[in-house]
Amino acid sequence: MPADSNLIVAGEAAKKSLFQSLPERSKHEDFIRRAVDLLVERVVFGRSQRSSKVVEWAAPEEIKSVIDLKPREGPVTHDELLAIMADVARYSVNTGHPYFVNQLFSTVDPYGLIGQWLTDSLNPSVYTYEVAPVFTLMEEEVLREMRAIVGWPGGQGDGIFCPGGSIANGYAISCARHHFYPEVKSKGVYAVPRLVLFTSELAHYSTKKMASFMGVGSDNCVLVKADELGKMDVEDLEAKINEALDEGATPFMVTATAGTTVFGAFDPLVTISTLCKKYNIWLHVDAAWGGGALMSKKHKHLLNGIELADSVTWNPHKLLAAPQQCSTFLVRHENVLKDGHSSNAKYLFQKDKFYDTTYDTGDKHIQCGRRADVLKFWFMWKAKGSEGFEKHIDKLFDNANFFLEHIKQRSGFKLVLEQPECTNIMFWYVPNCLRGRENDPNYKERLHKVAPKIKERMIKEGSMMVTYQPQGNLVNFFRIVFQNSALDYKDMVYFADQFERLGSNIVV
Ligand code: ABU
Repeated sequence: MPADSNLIVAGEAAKKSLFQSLPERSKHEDFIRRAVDLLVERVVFGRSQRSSKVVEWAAPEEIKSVIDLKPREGPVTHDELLAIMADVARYSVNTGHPYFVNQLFSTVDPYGLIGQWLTDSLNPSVYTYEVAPVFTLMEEEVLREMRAIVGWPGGQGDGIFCPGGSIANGYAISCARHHFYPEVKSKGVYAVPRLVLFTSELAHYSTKKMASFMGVGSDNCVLVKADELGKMDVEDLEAKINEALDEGATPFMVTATAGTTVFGAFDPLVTISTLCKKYNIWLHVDAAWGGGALMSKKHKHLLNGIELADSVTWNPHKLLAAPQQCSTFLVRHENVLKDGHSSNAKYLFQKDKFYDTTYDTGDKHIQCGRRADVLKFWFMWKAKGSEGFEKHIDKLFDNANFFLEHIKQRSGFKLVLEQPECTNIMFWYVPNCLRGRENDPNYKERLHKVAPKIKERMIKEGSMMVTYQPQGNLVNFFRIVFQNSALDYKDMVYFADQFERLGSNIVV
């Protein structure tokens, strides 16, 4: 056999053994190093530059033609995998870009990223101490500290990391229901009266969705009016509690919001808590978005009264910029998570282990296998300290205020809320063709069409990304979200300039 045939045979043999899952230097070192290099250079640093694009817009057919999405019978080479990585990055939205201001999350925090990579390299599943000793202890410590920041003495209570704020809001329903009706765990919804919960009409949709998922029923999630600032109207709340009582139903829970998804409004927690006490109702505060403000002496007053809550949702992946996904559910009552959700599976949570099995904390979750979302957040906290988080929050609010004042001075911008409370600012951009036409009968209908057109231009250029939505009787308006503390005043002016450049000549 000629020498180069030997090489081909050896190459084929090596390729055939690549199905094995264990990293081996001889087989994987070169690939892993090149992949990490690609991530560091082209993804992490390349994409965080202001000069790079926020999005490389491509229609589904184009992406399908570039990336071979179909799993195939045979393997591809390492070189092909590296090329695939580059294409996946190229067509993925650059959420790490400073001008991605579209959602309640953004940026790729350097310490969060390393924490995430460390998590993935260690590949834990946090259910038992024997499998995840460090993460188990880390979770308890971080969650205790968060509860102390919420204002529960000594960080009393319990908590969990869970997959997203919606699920955390679902845990709140489950805990509240179990608190009042522990028999629901075994007997189901048949054993409890018709339960009713209340949340603001501007609250996140997850409360209604979870009410439905959990058998409470979406009709029994009563929406309370919000005032002109977007805050829950407490008089309407009390009226609706009484309506439910008159119908023979049992009010059991209020979900208030600290930082609503669109307006960033903070419900009046102290007054709501007084009502909850009067009617013996569980108070949950969805602070998924606004919770980060608790880290700032200057801004934590927005959440006054949160310490009166029975439970809290707080997502560090939002205002605190931890990488996706990092959501917590905190509860003031010590045993309700465990009592409400444990099932004591003997194959996993053996009580006769040689160590203290109270450290096997996984049974208080509804999940079994679970990522260690704590590490990236803990690592960020170590790297920055609480004082770093405080500076981060203060900068976000400062930028948001600068942007607000800046667009107040510029023609074409019309605010939805004159004084938003969080770092999301809502406004209409009014193109030249609509200025001075506010009294035309079709003005609103035409204004409604402006935001989608600007957004289309923005995305096709890749210059920035910001979301829009209608709300109630308000036609489409923009919501810009400041959540990246590396932005500065120049960026705020850039954003306003973009709306003018992309929107002033739009004809609707
Ligand atoms: N809870 C997810 C919020 C999504 C967003 O508005 O960015």
